[in-house]
Amino acid sequence: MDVEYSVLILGLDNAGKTTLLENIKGLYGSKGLPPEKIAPTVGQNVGHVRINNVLLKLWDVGGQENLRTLWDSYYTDAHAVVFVVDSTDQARLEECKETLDSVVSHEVLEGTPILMLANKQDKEDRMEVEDIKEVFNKIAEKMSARDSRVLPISALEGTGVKEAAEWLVIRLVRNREYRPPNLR
Ligand code: G3D
Ligand code: MG
Repeated sequence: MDVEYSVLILGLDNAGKTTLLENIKGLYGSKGLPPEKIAPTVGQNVGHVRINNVLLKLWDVGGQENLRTLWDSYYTDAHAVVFVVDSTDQARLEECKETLDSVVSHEVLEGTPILMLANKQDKEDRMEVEDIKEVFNKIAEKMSARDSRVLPISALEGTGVKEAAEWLVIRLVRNREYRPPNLR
């Protein structure tokens, strides 16, 4: 029997969530897995990958403001959250911060690892990951009891994606007593 972890990919619209999901799928494929039988609902993409012999079910949930209220319904089953930030979108950094804050404050998500990805690091006009870290430090304080990390990536070019995925897998496995994986 296999064990599988559910990972929620969240972030504002245009952050690069779908690009990230596609990149991870390209990197790790869906080796040995049955094809997804359920047709993806509008505003949601699902991907199955096997990373270091751990199965991940990745949920890319729509990030437009009117869709964010739907995120709550995914929290119960989530083993980790990946929060994607558009590093070039300084104008919406505050909105981004508030959104992440509301996500990590959710009781149902208590104890789950949170990985923040400073995406679009390939672009000239990006904010540095150090600056983004600083912005999220206050939020990170609330997450003292759980694993959290900010990593720079380019979902488009695939830079840093492997490191991010592997960080996640280590944390998911380490957290398995607290949040047991699904059997399949
Ligand atoms: P979303 O699913 O979070 O809404 P998307 O975001 O994955 O649809 O990406 C939104 C736009 O950002 C896309 O551009 C996509 O190509 C671009 N993008 C995503 N990740 C990166 C990255 O790492 N670097 C760069 N340069 N662009 C990125 P379009 O033009 O198709 O809207
Ligand atoms: Mg998308």
